Amino acid sequence: SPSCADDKKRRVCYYYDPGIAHIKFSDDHVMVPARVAMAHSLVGVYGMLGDMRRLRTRPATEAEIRRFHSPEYVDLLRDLTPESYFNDAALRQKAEDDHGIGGDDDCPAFDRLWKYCRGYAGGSFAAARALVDGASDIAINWSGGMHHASACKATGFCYVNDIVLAINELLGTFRRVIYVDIDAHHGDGVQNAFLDSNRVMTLSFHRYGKITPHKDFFPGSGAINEIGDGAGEHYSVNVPLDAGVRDDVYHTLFKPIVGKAMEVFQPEAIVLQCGADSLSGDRLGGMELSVRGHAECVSFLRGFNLPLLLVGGGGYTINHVASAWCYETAVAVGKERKLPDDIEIPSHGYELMYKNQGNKLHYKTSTATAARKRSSSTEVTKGKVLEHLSQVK
Ligand code: VJV
Ligand code: CA
Ligand code: ZN
Repeated sequence: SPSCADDKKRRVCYYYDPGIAHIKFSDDHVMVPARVAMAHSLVGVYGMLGDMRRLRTRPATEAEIRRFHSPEYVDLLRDLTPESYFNDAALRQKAEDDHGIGGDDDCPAFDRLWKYCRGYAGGSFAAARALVDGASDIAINWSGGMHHASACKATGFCYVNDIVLAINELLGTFRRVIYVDIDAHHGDGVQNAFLDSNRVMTLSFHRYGKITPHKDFFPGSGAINEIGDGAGEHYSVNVPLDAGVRDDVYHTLFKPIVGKAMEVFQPEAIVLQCGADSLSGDRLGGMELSVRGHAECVSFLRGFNLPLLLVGGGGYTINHVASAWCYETAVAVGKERKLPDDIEIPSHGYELMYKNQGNKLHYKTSTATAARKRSSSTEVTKGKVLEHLSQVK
């Protein structure tokens, strides 16, 4: 179990590909890959690049991507361009109807899409290999974490599921891998990929339920009674949450549930999806975690002293995202206590982006959210999930 005063150093490997940092989904899309460049700049200005090994990431190859994704879907991802999408009606129809690209605005056919997919998937692959090789204790790819993509379909801003690819790589060496997902959305793509496996336990915390009388919070799955299929029964774990959940309620659930999962499952490696849309003030998430509360998930899992893969994910108020991933990088290298709390974010090129948060890494969470539900529903959720976990053999 994790120790509190965890001063043991970890060998941290950090993957950042500047070649994909400035690719855009569109001029106004909510998913902004440049948030990773912002996080990277903060990591630099706080002096952490010297604390990690940095290996150049090579883009994932087509063959590597085919290990999870379907042949037809990979062909399409590789060949689709804004021009071919626009000019070829048959291709456009196939992209939209069969593979979730185009159509609505979530997963557009944008310029350099294939390069973007190969780039972030390559980072997660390399990170997984650094753990398999034993070269690192913790490996980080903030560009990854695209947890919704399925074998043959793009959904929820996710085209290639780098997490599934990375977990499959880890499974070549580690007998059991636990996947923990703190993005505000349900980690459906990863859950579905390992639904009937007892070698991967997937555990997602997410907002769940109606946002209007006719609309569920995306993607709508992740009910508490989704527990896996066949040999994987009890190896899918879901913790549905109400909007507005803050650090206190979150950790009333997170620590006992993840602690219990670690105990019953005894994994040999951990993958943590650090989606930052669960932070207070996110454009889409509607949750109320502070940077510290979010990062506490990272330190809690780091405390188990197992190979740990950290990936990004959602996060739509990009200054908040960069703040969190910078601080979580500090947690990984064991330097979080050395990040100055009182002084403003130093000048590094993006400093003007942090004006709305008072130029501090640890910005104030909103207190305005009324009607925060208290203990009763939280305790019910905790009881049910722990009951599911007690059935793991
Ligand atoms: O709720 C949905 C699906 C719709 C159809 C498509 N329209 C655009 C929105 C409603 C039903 N999609 C969600 C997808 C959330 C994906 C989260 C991904 C992650 O964080 O879990 C991991 C990376 C959704 N919510 C909000 C939006 N889409 C949205 C998309 C936009 C947008 C505004 C909101 C796309 C483009 C633009 N604005 C310009
Ligand atoms: Ca989640
Ligand atoms: Zn999300």
